[in-house]
Amino acid sequence: MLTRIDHIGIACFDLDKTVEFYRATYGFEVFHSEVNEEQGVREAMLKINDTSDGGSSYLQLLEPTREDSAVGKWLAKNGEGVHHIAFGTADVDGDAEAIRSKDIRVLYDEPRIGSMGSRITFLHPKDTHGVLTELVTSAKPSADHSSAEH
Ligand code: MC0
Repeated sequence: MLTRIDHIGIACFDLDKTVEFYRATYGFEVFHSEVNEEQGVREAMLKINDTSDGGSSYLQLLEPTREDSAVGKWLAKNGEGVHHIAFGTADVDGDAEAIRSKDIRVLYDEPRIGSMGSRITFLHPKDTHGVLTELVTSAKPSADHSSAEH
């Protein structure tokens, strides 16, 4: 079951400048940052609030580490802006399979590693009314009120 907006992914050309914009304009601070080489991104997570499922919602600022990455290609075509939304779930495997059975393309056979050790997969934007959609199970089971083993 999808129980929160886990994050909104925002593509940017310069992560440090964009982080500073969100800090100076809104007062949001970096909660976590990392490089995910598999996804080709340098990212900063800005925590917005805790959610009723025991998790949290974030803005995720994304700078590509290479031009041929998903974010690099998208930026070249569209410029900066909202790249994807992510829903949080205690069971990314089960929810991905349930969605796949509705003939919506799930991009990975098995979830991959996302921000802060989470497990993630994506739905194809052409099957979701134009919105690249991610499903996320946090690394900490308590963040999803889940005892699911992975
Ligand atoms: C591409 N399209 C999008 C889109 N990206 N539509 C809406 N939102 C997006 N973000 C559209 C294009 O405009 C194009 O439509 C069609 O999809 C094919 O795009 P493409 O430019 O030819 O690119 P593809 O087909 O090579 O790749 C698109 C695809 C890819 C969605 C499969 O971006 C992908 O695998 N994304 C999932 C991984 C990802 O996004 N990683 C970065 C975030 P037209 O009409 O022009 O044909 S990593 C992350 O977020 C992690 C770290 C985390 O959360 O923890």
